Amino acid sequence: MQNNTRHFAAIGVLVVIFTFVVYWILDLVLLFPPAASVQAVPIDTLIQGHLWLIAFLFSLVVVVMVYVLFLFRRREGDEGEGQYFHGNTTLEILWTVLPMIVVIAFGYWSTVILNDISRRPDNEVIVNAEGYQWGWNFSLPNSDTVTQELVLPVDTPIRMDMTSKDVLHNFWVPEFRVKQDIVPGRTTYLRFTPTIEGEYTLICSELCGLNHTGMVATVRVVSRAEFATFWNQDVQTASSK
Ligand SMILES: [Cu+2]
Repeated sequence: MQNNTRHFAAIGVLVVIFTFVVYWILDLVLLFPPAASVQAVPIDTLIQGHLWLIAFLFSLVVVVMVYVLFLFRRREGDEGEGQYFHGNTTLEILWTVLPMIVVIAFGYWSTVILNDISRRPDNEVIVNAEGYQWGWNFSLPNSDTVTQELVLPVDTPIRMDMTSKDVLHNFWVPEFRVKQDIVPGRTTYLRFTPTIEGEYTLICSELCGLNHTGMVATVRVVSRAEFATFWNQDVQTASSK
């Protein structure tokens, strides 16, 4: 028993060290584009939480497996049989209940963040987007101007009202993190608040035919004044309650 405690302590320390190493590698490998929307921040926190969990579970399995393989390997000349044992109720309850708690906790955390990022803000600017094979049209609700470039005001809550001319498409700007399918025959919505002025790429993220990969558009996040000049109307009149 004394010996077992030492093994468990060693495994515990190794798992903690490996968790940090695996997280560090994951963080290094998964190069995220800059977070350029209000919604991107809690989403990135959620992803980091998942990466920590992934790093821990991976380390737990691999460290125990390698540790046992090396320390309890059959020594030369040892022809004996291993000890036979069957069933361990405490262990079985633990490995059922603990993962269940973790899954429920992460589910709860995700739900809270999803509610938070999709909540309707006070003064949102509505922009229409229409996807088609293979391109995008953008317009404001009370304007006849249609553009192929999406111009958005910075630090302003946006609601994209999206329709499709033909098949399924998907609105995705990696820097904003959020994503929404566009479904023919109905309008779908996506909320986000751009926080950094600059140029981004809107990518169709739903396989929609031969030129799916070419279905991109430039997104320009500009100052509110520039937005007003571009659309020739005030941000306030563009917003709708
Ligand atoms: Cu598409």
